[in-house]
Amino acid sequence: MNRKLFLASTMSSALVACSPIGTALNNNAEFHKLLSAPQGLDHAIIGTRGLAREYRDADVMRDFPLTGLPTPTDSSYAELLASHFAGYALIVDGAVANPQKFSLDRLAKMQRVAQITRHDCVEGWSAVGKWAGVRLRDVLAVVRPLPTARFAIFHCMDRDDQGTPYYESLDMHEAMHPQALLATSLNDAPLTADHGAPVRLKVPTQLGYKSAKWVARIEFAATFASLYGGKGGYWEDQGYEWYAGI
Ligand SMILES: Nc1nc2c(c(=O)[nH]1)N[C@H]1C(S)=C(S)[C@@H](COP(=O)(O)O)O[C@H]1N2
Ligand SMILES: [Mo]
Repeated sequence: MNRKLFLASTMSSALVACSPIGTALNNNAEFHKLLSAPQGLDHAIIGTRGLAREYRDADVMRDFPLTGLPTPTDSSYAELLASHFAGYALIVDGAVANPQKFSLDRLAKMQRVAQITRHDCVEGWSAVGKWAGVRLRDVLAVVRPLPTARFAIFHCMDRDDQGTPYYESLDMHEAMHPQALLATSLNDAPLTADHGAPVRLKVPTQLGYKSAKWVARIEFAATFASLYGGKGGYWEDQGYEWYAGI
């Protein structure tokens, strides 16, 4: 199955897939077949070495859509928001030589990059946005993952109505991708709470659910098997394919 066909069929059969009501799709055999069949092939042929296309300013969609779990409303997030994230520090730990915390000030002192790329959500929408922030690989260069680290696991601040937190993971190759960004701004404005403030992942080479919002912690580990449902991500635990390359 070629890439376009894979994408088109995934999109058309998954119209509500990353909203909570879309979990019905997990019982849909056809949907599973589409998501699982091309995995090995897809990774081998397309890989993540290639760059996602970058667009021009004129292509940017000003009202970037919103989806996914609701913006956190708990008191700790409310306090962070009220203080403009003064108390926020991104924890980066696990299998690393040099575990660190990154305040927003510290992130702001690192090399800033911007990218205008297309976000593809399995719900069937795409949107071009201008994301700016710090390359994930620059954070890796500071913390120095150990040889045992095979995955970067992103722990988020939101939870579903069962209390299960959102999380995601990338392999080390994807984490080193030059377009994998820890974004702090969207369309030339600071990231809003709804879009994942203060820091979200933006990975334009992967389907939208990989681009974790409200990231509190990045953990490096040899495996994600013992976390939550064991499949490496919130939606993966409900049947989505772990590899979401486009
Ligand atoms: N923490 C968290 N990150 C998340 C989600 C979520 O529910 N929680 N939804 C994902 C999905 S499915 C998509 S398409 C994008 C949507 O990002 P946006 O709401 O900023 O458009 O965020 C992704 N990251
Ligand atoms: Mo999505």
